[in-house]
Order: sequence, then C-alpha cells, then structure tokens
Amino acid sequence: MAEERALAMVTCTAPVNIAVIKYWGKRDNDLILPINSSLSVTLHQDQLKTTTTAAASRDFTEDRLWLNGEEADVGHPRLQACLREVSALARLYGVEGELSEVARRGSGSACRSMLGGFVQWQRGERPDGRDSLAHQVAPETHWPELRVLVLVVSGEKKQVGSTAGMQTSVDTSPLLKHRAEAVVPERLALMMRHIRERDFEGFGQLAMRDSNQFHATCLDTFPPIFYLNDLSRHIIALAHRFNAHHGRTKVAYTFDAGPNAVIFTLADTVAEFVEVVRRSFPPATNGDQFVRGLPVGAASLPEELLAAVVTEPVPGAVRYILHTKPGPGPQPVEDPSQHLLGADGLPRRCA
Ligand code: 2P0
Repeated sequence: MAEERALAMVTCTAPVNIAVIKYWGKRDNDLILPINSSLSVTLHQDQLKTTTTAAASRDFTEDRLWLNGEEADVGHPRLQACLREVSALARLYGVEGELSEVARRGSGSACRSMLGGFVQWQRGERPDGRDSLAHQVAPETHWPELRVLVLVVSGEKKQVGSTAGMQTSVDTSPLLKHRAEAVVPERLALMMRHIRERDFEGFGQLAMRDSNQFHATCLDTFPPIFYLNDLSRHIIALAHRFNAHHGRTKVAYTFDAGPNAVIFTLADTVAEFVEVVRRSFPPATNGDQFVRGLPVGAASLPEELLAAVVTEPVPGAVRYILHTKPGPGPQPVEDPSQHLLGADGLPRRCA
C-alpha cells in the first residue's frame, strides 16, 4: 500500500442569497468594490446549496479545480485572487479571518452568502477595500414566518452577464449614478428598519421598488440591457393584482439579472399564492414536480379572487416553484464520506 502523505481536506456547503437592495456597479473592478451597499436574504440550504471540497498537500505541484466534475481553468484572475487570499489567511489565522473579503474577490454578491439570515454588504470607503465587508443584520431565526418562492421560468443562459452588464451601466447610466448616491443610502436604512420590525408591508413594498429600479437602470444603460421578459412582467402584474385584491402587500417580487421571479411572502399566504400561480400558469405535464422544497398545503380559491387575479392563464410558462425560507450561512460537512475529492486529491467520481 502506498504511504499516506499529509493531506488536509475540508468540505463545506454554501447558500444562495437574493438581494432586496440590489448591488449593480463597481467602483473598483480588480478588488470588486461596489458603488453602493446592498442587502440580501440568505436562502435555506435544505433547498439550494453548493458543496465544495478543498484539499491541500505538500505533494501537490499545482492548483487544480473541478466544477460539477469537469476540470476548469484556474488561470482566471478572480480565482487566482481568491486562492492568494485564502493562502494568506491560512498562514495568518489558521482558518479564521474575514472570509467575506475572500468571497467578494470571487464574485461581489457572493460575500453576502458568507452569513445567514439578513445580510448587508457595506460599500466601504477605503480604496484598498478592507472595509467592504458583509455583516449580518439579523439571523435566520429573526423572522420565522418569512417564506420564499422561486418561480423558475427559463433555463436559458442570460444574454449579458452581470459583470459586463454592470460595467456598461456604470459607464452610461445617469440613473444608476443617482441611485447609488441618493437612493440606496436611504433605502438601506429603511429596509433594515422593516426587517428589525418584521414589517412585511414595508419590506415587500421596498423590495419590489428596488428590483424595479435596478431593472430601470438596465433600461437606462446604453445600449440597454433586458433581463425581464414578458413572463416576468406577467408575474409582476399578477403579484400587484393579488395584493390589490387583498388590500395590502401579501406577496413581493424581486428579479435579479434574469427572468426568474423570487417571491417573498409569509407562511399563511403560501398555499393560496401557489394555487394562484398554478391556475395562472397551468403546468405542462401532470404537475407532480410543480411545487418543490418545503411542503405546501392545499388551498381552494374563492371565486372573487379567481376572477380578480387569474386573468389570461399561460400554460407551461412557469416550469416549477421552489418553496424555501431564510437559512444559515456556510456549513462545514463533518462526514468524511461526503468529500468530493479522494485521498489523491482528484474528484471521486471522475478519477
Ligand atoms: C445582487 N446582482 O445584488 C445583484 C442584483 C444581480 C442583480 O450581484 O461582477 O454576479 O461577480 O461582482 O455578484 C450579480 O452580480 O457580479 C448581482 P460580480 P455578481 O444580487
């Protein structure tokens, strides 16, 4: 049997986050420093997560990376920046340190996934970016009734990536400049108050307005960028009809750089709204897999609600709904059988 050399291996899962005050635009492209602070909700890893195994050994002669089992290029400047940061941290602190700074070097919004619950990424003031960090505003246990429905509408790859899109916006959109300087600072303070007070009316209204303004800056970009499509607009109108029928904000939508809708709501509204979505976008197949994630109860819709809210159904337009809620930050995986790499440092399934 070959002699076992010292091999350090760690496996970790990390969550997805969805911004309610959007990040769009950098003031420093290398360090990934944003033009405005942003705020997001970390989603629960029982429904959506990434799993990463890192292995280090004195015997390794080069850095290698596999993404979904396929070997990927480690030469990308952002990846190099992350690897550099991680090895500096390891030397200085063991494994502790300001991890959101490392994550930010990989992708700006990723730094908000280093914490659970409600997370603010502070813009910071320093040119070296040392104060551009993520902070937890409230833990995932703070608002137990809050729920998230991801309406998956399309598997299409987006036409303009976020990195390139936001750069064009910074270069050409006067609305984005106004937003970063004058709108976001006030909204951020207000959003933190709504979260602190668990005020869904305020939270939902502001989340919708901020999503809309982000997409308005995309339209104000020249040439313009379109992330919303007809179906996204259909879902926006549906949410407004639903809220108008109830006379208050029961659901709130937000859209990132793509057409999928993320709906915030409270636990007592999930079953009714899911049924509204099912009636508005009748599943193409028998609908078995239409609702995924956390269980959703049955609901029968009153006739007045159907008549007022479900207009012109579009069959098959929503592929499925993922029901989830706020969740914790990255979790180390203790069970060694879950490592994605083997003792030789190569992917287990592809070795
Ligand atoms: C956000 N988005 O706050 C906003 C809203 C998309 C729309 O952060 O260039 O993938 O890697 O820093 O983080 C998408 O931008 O861009 C994003 P980079 P990233 O979630």
